[in-house]
Amino acid sequence: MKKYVWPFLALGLSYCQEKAVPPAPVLPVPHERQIAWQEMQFYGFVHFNMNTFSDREWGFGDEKPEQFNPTELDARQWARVAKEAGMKGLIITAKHHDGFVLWPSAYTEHSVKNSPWRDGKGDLIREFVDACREYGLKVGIYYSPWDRNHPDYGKPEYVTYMKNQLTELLTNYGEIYEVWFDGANGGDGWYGGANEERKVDKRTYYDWPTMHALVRELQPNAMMFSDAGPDVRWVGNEHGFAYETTWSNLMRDSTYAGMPDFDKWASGQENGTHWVPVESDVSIRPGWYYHKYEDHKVRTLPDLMEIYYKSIGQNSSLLINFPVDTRGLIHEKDEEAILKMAAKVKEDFAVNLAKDASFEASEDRGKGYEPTNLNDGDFNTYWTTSDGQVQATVEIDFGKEVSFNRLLLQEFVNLGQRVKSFSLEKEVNGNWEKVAEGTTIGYKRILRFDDTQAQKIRVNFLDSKDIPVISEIGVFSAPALLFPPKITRTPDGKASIQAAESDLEIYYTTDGSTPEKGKNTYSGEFDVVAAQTVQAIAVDPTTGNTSEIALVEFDLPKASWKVASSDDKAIRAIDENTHSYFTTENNIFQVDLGNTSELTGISYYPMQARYPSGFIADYAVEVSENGSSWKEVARGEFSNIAASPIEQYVRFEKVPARYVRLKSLKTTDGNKATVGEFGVITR
Ligand code: FUL
Ligand code: CA
Repeated sequence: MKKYVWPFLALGLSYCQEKAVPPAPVLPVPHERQIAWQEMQFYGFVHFNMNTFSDREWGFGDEKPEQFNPTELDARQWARVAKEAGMKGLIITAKHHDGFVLWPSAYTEHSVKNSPWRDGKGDLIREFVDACREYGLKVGIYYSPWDRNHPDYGKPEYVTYMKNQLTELLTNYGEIYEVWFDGANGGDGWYGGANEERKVDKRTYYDWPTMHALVRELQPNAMMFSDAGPDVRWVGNEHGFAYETTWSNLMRDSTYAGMPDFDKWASGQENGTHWVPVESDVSIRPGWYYHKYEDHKVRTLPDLMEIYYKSIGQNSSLLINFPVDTRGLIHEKDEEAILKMAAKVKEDFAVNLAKDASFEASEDRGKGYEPTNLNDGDFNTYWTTSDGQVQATVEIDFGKEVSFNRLLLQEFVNLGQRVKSFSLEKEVNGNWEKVAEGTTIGYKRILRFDDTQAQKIRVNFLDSKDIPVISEIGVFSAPALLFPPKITRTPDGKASIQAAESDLEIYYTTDGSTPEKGKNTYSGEFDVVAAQTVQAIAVDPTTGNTSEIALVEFDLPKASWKVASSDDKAIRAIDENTHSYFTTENNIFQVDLGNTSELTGISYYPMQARYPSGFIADYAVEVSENGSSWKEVARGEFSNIAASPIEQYVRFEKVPARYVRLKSLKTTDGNKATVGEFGVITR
């Protein structure tokens, strides 16, 4: 009813009147289990399994149970860290692609029961579950459908094996909140000694209808994750970024999400038929499993905050992974990073400036749906309009001028996701000026913008599938974050360091020591012509605040290198720019380093583009001193490169070489191999 027209009547009525008629839902709406899950928002992944010990991302399946031997395993430490970080649950890799299982399954010998850990009497799923329960965390299970160990993989027998194992996992360990079915499927593997490639149709092979029914029967409250649901879907990348426009609605039955055409899907669909919300998964380091060589690559606070805002702030849940180390512990650096992030999230949302502000709406539906529901801190109370009022405005008066840089909105999605576009304006001398705008809202949407000041703001709901139904509006002032500086080098070995803002001071080191405020000021480019580690910090001279440390490991400069190719674009693979790339003519990338060096490895940066092609999946590395006789020094696979195109390293025994070849034996898409950036390692 219109407040301005009948204020007196409205007041009188609200005393005697019953609650107004609730708004009708807009289909699809979330199921009860999805409603319970959406509140969690933030939970953790534990990648800990055979790969931790074989130092791989994807094991081949020929590993031996004896290799699994953590020395100080403590699942309670994982649970404590997750809890302190504000996570609401943990999901563990019960079985990854290599097939090794963390519990004493009756259906395989490839399990902890044949490992030295706890003398073969251990059950890691049990320890994990007990620890999670102790810390009040919900328990999730990652189970890889692909199994490179199992002799029957590809045959119907294996699908029975999978059902048997899921039955063990979902009957013996109490309530499970999420079952995570990985989308990576089929390819070469050990397969009981067959050592061959086995392709399966991931849509049909696993008999999903029966598999899903089994999970439902054993764990009716568990969310099932896969590329396309049925209950929660993959965001389509492994950086932890959801999309600006994110619908929880999905045409679930007529399309199947997954590589390679994920772009069609990533945003969901306004008219999607099923409720399949998004989960953004990302590791706290480049890899999902622990590798000592990534100890200095733990994500920085600005990185983690970017992830937070692009996932939770864009209608997605956030799943951050801990690559538990060979001791069986979350590494100190990972713990430090996640706790810093948790503290910063707290700080950013410490004070809701809208808490005591007065809210007025262009219109409301009547008793029970007033704008006062928008700042009561309760998701289940909401403001909405009368039927047909698809556009509406909510004005917020802070009572005095305030400074802010975040807007948080929550739609009461239990009645369906509706809003298609909205804007934020502030009042300046009696006029309204636009501050920010957005498309979808969903369970939670957070807009970030520069510090701005106003006493009055308004949120305009511009377009919506039906009347907007909004649970909460919050306004915050997040303290600025000091970004670590960027360290770059030209091909001829000139290094330079840039801070995010010009008034910051930079201090750096090149000898492996930690940079300190006031010691060795950066004043311009310097030479880095050998393998050297450059580290730098930015310092705000007015506050004395110091950024986190930026660290780059440089190796030989590339200016005098020559790529064996007549294509003048070949230089793009050695131009120190990871965003340019070169497409090889014959799947061989060969470089002349100009003179002989002692090499211990190479690095390969896959092509970085929205529509990449030619990622090298299987490789061989060859070296030569004279350019005519070659020696193979390494051969293997770049696991998981399709879903996570991060820099890859190949290490080998020290060898003198002037010429190096990276041979692509197979690319992920069958196209010609591409190279974003190539480098050598001499340390
Ligand atoms: C991917 C897997 O291939 C990775 O190894 C990791 O488990 C990630 C979470 O999912 O598809
Ligand atoms: Ca509310």
